[in-house]
Amino acid sequence: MSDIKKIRDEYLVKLNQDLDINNINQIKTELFGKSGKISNEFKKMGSISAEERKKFASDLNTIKEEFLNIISKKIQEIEIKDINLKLQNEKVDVTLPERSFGQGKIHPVSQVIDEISSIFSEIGFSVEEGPDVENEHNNFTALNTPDNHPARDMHDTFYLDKEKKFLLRTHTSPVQVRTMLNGKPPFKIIAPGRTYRSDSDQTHSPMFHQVEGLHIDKNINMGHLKGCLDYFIKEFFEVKKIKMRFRPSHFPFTEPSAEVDIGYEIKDGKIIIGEGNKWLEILGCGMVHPNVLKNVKVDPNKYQGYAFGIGIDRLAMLKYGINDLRAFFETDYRWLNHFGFDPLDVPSSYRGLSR
Ligand code: 2NL
Repeated sequence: MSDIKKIRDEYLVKLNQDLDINNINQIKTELFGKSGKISNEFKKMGSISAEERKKFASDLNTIKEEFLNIISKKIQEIEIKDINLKLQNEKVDVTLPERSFGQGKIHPVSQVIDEISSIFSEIGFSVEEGPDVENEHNNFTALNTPDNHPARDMHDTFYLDKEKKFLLRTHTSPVQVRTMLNGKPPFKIIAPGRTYRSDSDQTHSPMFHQVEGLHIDKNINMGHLKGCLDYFIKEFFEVKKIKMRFRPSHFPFTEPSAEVDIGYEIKDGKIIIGEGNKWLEILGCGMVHPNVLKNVKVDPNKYQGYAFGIGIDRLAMLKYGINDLRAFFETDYRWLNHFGFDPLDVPSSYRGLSR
């Protein structure tokens, strides 16, 4: 058997196997590479006698064509197989139902904090924050609350050490103390955030939310306090008129001190804020005590001002008709879905506070 025929028989068997593109390229090199088997046969041409050369050349060319045909067909087959495999594996089933994409809701307390921040920003207050863990100085001493004051009682305050040096802040006033210690008057700030008291029943949660306001400048008086609260309450409840009364009260950090009530009535089982002959207590306030100003290195003979503290949770309940405080902190996500707010609908005075 001639060499050509041997090569042909051997490689027809090889090419008939299950081949991938690398195997094909390998075979191609073995046959047609620089010292490939077919290439070597062509090199023999010169040493063959003239009468045999014609047939040899013809046979060799026939085999060459045959192999090249088989190889190109094989490559085509492999390419089609690859494409089909890809189509099979990367198929997108457009008839499948879409994946659900849940959007969260803003908690009513967060919503109300955003609303309050927006309202006070309109009249020049900036928003300050501070830590939940405070020292007793910022929480009590600086605020003119003496060592024997009942507010310092273990029953009211969560202390974090035996020496009663560290505690969970019982109000957000320490934020104002920090701000005043770190800056120079005038101050016009609000401080919203979490506060803690050792108190728990149907209407009291051991963690609750408060916003305090502070305005210190030259010649600030109670008229400014009244005007500020009147503006805030009308904006917050989105009403044109509000009935408001100041009742004398006592806080260690203000003198004089007052509690503020707003008028309301119940109509068709719904609460109407601002009118009517019933009173609802909503905040405490007063003129900042000179001792507090001294404690934070502000001269009370040059500067004075007002401060107030409001419970946020109850404001949220009133505005949005939520009647159980405990649900606020149960993290029940069905409740949040019902009472929560659209995360993209940020409250602002000109776009509207709430919908
Ligand atoms: C209430 C009463 C109040 C303040 C908070 C305050 C803060 C500084 C100085 C003076 Cl730094 N006062 N805050 C004043 C009066 C009342 O809160 O019943 N809150 C729910």
